Amino acid sequence: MGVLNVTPDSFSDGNLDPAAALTRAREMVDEGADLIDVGGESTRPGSLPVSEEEQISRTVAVVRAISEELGVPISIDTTRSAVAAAALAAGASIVNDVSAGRDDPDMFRLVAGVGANLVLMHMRGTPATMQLDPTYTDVVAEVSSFLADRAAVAEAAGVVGDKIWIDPGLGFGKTVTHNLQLLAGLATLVSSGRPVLVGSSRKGFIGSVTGEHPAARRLFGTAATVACAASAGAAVVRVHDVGEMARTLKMARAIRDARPDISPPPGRPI
Ligand code: HH2
Repeated sequence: MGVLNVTPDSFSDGNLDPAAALTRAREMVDEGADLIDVGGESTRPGSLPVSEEEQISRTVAVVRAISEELGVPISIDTTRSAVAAAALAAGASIVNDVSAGRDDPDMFRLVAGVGANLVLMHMRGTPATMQLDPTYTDVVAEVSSFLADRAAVAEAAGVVGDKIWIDPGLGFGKTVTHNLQLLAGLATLVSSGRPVLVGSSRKGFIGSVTGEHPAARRLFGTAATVACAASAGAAVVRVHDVGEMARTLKMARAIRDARPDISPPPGRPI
């Protein structure tokens, strides 16, 4: 999943010009993106909400142009159902809701009615407050149980279970250690049976470990997280550096597919 931020203030990229956004989408598809995630609101730590009208005016024409020209599946990164509805009408087929349906009570009903796919992400607090001393007893268990609860609420509202993806929400109300523990424990989320999406790309915890600064230079650290996520069974990685991460994924998958069968051959003692 290639990230397309139609924003002036994303933490590592972003551009408000629709023509530049379409050019970037084209590049990402050429570099191997299977999905494009279009967003009109930064959710970096400390950011404030952008109005629905402004998100619509930033994203809808871009969604329509990508859908008409590139035909690649598009997700809309928003917590507001009005923005999601406008993007779905313009050609998007996936709603990426970082609030997991908590920001707008109409979101699940909308997604259910249209039959779209839905990404449910874990976040502690809101972007404005989430990094103020986040604490967990067992971050992997708490995030897993939150996502299971939100998926159950979405299904009760009519969203088809097969269309729900889950996401641990790296960087959203987590310390460096929490983010590393979530990546190390990703198999727990994968074992839920739902497709897992991982959005580690260029995030601050990578810079804290590797010393890669500014954010756009966190290529090697991001590649390591992408390889770990793929190896643990993640279905989708949300990344800015599509060409580099497509090659990283190709290599990680080749290694995974070459894993020897760990069950002992018949007739031989264990
Ligand atoms: N991270 C960001 C935004 N949306 N969606 C999902 N499902 N998972 C994520 O981890 C995720 C997300 C933040 O990254 P970015 O879009 O690059 O930055 P900004 O929010 O500043 O625009």
